[in-house]
Amino acid sequence: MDNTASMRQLVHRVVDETPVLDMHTHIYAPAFGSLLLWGVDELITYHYLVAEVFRVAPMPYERFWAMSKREQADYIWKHLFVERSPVSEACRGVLTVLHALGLDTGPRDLAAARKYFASTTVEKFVDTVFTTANVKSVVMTNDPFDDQERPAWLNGHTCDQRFQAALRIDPLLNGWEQAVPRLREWGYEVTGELRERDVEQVRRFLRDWVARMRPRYMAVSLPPSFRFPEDSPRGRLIENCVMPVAREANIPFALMIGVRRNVNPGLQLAADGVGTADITVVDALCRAFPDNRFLVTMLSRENQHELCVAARKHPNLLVFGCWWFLNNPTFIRDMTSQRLELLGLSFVPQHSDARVLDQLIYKWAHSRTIIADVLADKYADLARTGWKITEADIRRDVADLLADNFERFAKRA
Ligand code: RAT
Ligand code: ZN
Repeated sequence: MDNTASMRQLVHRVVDETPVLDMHTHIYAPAFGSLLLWGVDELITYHYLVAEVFRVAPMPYERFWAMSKREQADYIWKHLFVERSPVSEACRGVLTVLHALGLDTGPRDLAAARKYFASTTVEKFVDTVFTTANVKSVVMTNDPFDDQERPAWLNGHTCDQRFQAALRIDPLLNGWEQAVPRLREWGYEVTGELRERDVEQVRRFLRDWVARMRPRYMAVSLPPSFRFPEDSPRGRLIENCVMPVAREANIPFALMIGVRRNVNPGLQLAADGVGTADITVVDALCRAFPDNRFLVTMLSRENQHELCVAARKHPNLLVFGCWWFLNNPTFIRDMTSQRLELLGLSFVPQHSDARVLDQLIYKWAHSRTIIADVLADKYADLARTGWKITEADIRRDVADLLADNFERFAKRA
């Protein structure tokens, strides 16, 4: 295969045809009821777009939140799609979804999109989205402290194999004081002092939820100020509870580092910001716990190069995704090239972070194009040395990037 143009086309085709395992999302299986968000009004009121509408059409926050979902969508549509061109990545995403579903975006007709969604069912739409996005399975974000979600687990919901669990423990690690009374309420006799007895009780809590959810990994998001080792409840909980239970269960611990929560609380879910974190925490964890495995993504662009270097030092570290404010073409291109150059094929280039089912379509369509482009550049460089790349090589490499690297890492003994 020496013709660069046809090689490029082939790489794009293979990337499009390879099913994705999406290792971090916020979508739920239909059995979770109203927790599964879908449809055009959810799509338009995505918190990324809420932040954007307040830039161009501010109003008192309480007034915005008092509106119905449909009114909020009308407001965002008017200001971000009708009165100016929807060029931002989050705006463009809405149009990619509508277009992929066969709707004509030309007339800017929100009523037609609403009609389409009214005529389908959630079960049918899950199939449509998984097929259109070519996603084989997604990992959810499952928080045992969430009052809406916990009952679904306690009542033993029926399982759709396409939706896998991840045990998210932000409330435990980032809010120990508030977690204590809740743990007690559920029968875990903690005092808050985090001595031997508390440690045992928290381990039991984690073990119970691992047994209930059968998660692919445990996960936490962390501020840029996160330090490790650290003499704090969070430091002690990670060392004495999370690490041993993850080892026992043979699952990785995912750290998402660099989020500054509630920078502007009026924006609610859209309130969070970013900060550059200290990479030495990643080295310290990987070094201190060689028998644990770590999945790490970082939110600030400034941390990306040093995160790649950390992954070169620690085989028990798998770098993943272009998280949140980095899930934009500029950064995806830059980060994917950088990772291929420093790590070869040993990373997970992307996760969707989809909160609305429909978003799987655009997040993967946009990322696939860039991943394929960057990979084609690398194959072209190899071809110039006389190295022969076969279609089977490309299929293997792409399957590793889009699914198998995660599968192997999450399963490794
Ligand atoms: O990307 C997002 O939607 C954020 O709001 C967060 O959910 C973030 O991805 C997280 O998992 O904390
Ligand atoms: Zn997320």
